[in-house]
Amino acid sequence: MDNPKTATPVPRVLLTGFDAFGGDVLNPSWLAVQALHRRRIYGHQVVAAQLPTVFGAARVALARLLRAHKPALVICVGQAGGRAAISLERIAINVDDARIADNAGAQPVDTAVLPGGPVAYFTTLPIKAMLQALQGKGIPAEVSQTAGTFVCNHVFYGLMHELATRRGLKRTRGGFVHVPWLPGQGQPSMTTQDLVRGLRLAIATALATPADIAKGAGAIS
Ligand code: PCA
Repeated sequence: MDNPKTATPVPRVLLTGFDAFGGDVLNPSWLAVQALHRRRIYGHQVVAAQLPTVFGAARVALARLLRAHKPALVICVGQAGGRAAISLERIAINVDDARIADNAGAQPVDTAVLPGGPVAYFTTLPIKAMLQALQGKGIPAEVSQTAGTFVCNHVFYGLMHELATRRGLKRTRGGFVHVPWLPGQGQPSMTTQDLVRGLRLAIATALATPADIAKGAGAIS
């Protein structure tokens, strides 16, 4: 245990997952991040929290967590049924366009996440370095160019907006990762064990990589 009087606080990593939605009884994103709660990774303490699959409320809950923990790194994780690999999301767009209702019954169509906000934000995670690390260990991974237009993209956009505009969060890096179904939910799938192993490595790589290995990454404006 750290002595609160003498120890400098351990920097934190905030990891979020979602509750089940769309008729599923579980959400692999929550199972995977929960398994990493309180773990130490690369000198950082992981705090895992669940967000509701609800437009608006999820963003509010995330903003509260950011204020409470002032993490060095944030990775929001969500389920993307139908994908076969851990998807490192590149870009969040200012669009809500739901194909199904969220867990509160809302189904926004062609509306903005934040009216008047920028069209999009890029992740500030070193996704190419993370991709290389995961693939190097044989964990299926890919860079994804869209997080969709449902609650995950909504949260991703809200996260990047908070990090870009809030004083006190200017040095916090963050982004979004989608994970496949678990074997019991459908195919393609990955096991919880592989998801946990992959996320752990993704976090360690992000913490160890201050700038991405890809030339020009994060420089497009
Ligand atoms: N996946 C959904 C929202 C919650 C989740 O886990 C999405 O991809 O938008």
